[in-house]
Amino acid sequence: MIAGVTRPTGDTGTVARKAPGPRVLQGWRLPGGNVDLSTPVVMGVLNLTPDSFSDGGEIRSPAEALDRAHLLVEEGAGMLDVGGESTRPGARPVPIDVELHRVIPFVEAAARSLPVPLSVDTRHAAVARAALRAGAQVINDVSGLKHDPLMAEAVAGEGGALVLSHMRGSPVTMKGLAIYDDVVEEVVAELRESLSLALEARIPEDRIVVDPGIGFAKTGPQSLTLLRKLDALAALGRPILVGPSRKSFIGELTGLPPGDRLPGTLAACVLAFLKGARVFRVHDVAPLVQALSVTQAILGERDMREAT
Ligand code: HH2
Repeated sequence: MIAGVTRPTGDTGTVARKAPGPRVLQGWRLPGGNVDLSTPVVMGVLNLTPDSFSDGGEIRSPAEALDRAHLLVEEGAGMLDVGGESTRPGARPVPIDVELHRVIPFVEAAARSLPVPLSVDTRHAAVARAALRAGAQVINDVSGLKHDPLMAEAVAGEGGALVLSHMRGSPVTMKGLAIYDDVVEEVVAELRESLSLALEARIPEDRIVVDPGIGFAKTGPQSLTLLRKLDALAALGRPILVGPSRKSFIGELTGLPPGDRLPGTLAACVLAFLKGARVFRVHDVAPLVQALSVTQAILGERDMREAT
């Protein structure tokens, strides 16, 4: 298994000795235990939406959602990220009761039967609170706590862990906000603001990971720059998550539709791993588990026996 959740050891936030290259934080503390980040964690995407940009409408029933969740875990996902609202460019907001209805019954069932932690991808405090109460351990807020002023308090109050992503505006407005003098410096500065919002709400620092928000208020070239200079995010002192899976920068480079962007996704994730990322939000779990496993073996971070 490439990813594992262990009991809390109190060693979160220490620096991995074996890992070469950029400084890498070794742990992410979830309510149910410490996620060991000395090896990469693949977070499988499970969109319960009719309109997500690459897999919208694929899951048609709660039973299909659970089957897919189990399959992703069998493929090596160390965590799942469940979403009930698309955040693709131009996506219209979904009413809260619709998002709750899509996500919460699934979380209740999955938290009981799945051996890995559940993350819920939402920008809304009401959904976050209900999801954490239903058994989710992580809230993945692509707005970096900037969309719903009650979000930080909800995550803090329910004792959840948090993904802080960089974004500007909303899915409807973000395209027009992709204007930067220095995209890396500005993303780091704006993520620092998100981190401050979380810490002011008393979310413990060791429960937080940061994400540059590939494709969120970024042009294709800006997404490439962020991946090339991803190690700059280490200045924030938190583990790094990336989500380049099937995104439009790969489409701009190749002319291919989302379903044909797996090779580009793997290239982006492996490079991000070498630049210090430790959590990878992807639709295609098994291929990335293999790619990261081989990368680690080449780097001498695992031997042949471990890798099989
Ligand atoms: N990307 C998407 C959604 N959530 N969360 C994080 N932390 N980072 C990301 O890069 C990220 C994310 C977009 O992908 P997807 O869920 O496949 O599409 P949609 O928003 O259309 O549902």
